[in-house]
Amino acid sequence: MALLPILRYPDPRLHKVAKPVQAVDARITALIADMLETMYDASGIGLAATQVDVHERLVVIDVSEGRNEPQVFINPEIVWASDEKAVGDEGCLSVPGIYDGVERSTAVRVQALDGEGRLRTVEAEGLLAICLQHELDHLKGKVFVEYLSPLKRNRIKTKLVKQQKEEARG
Ligand code: GNR
Ligand code: NI
Repeated sequence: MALLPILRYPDPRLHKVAKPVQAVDARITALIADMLETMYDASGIGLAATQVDVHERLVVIDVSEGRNEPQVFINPEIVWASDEKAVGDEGCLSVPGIYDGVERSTAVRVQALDGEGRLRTVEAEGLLAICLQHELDHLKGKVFVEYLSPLKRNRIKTKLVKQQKEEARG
């Protein structure tokens, strides 16, 4: 098991489009374990492989109170999304310290392989529905700040670049 470094906005690698996982083999099983460890360590409710610089369609999520209900989505696809939408505040481990409203479908149906390679269909609403849409965006190379106005996005970019320069200087 290992903690993986999380890419931070505006890293251009966050905009790469992930390719399907070809086989749920030992490499993927190890990656799932490392991603779960990294997500729990960072206190996130989800993590997409893109965020750890692996450009394959793999997501881990845990929206449970006890942080003990990990869910694995391999090659996930949204097969249905509700017309009903709502705005909710979002954050992202790749955009630390920034929270803003994003409009999403309130319910989605997602088809994916689980960690054992079994095909399943999940109906989600509430936080899980939001998180799934946020993570599937990452796999397409999309970060939630791209839903915000160019003015807000540029302010966020400037702030994070400055932060990372200061950290690098120490
Ligand atoms: O930890 C996270 N919290 C969160 C809150 C509201 C909407 C989406 C999220 S996902 C985020 C973890 C993350 O960055 N996943 O990509
Ligand atoms: Ni995110």
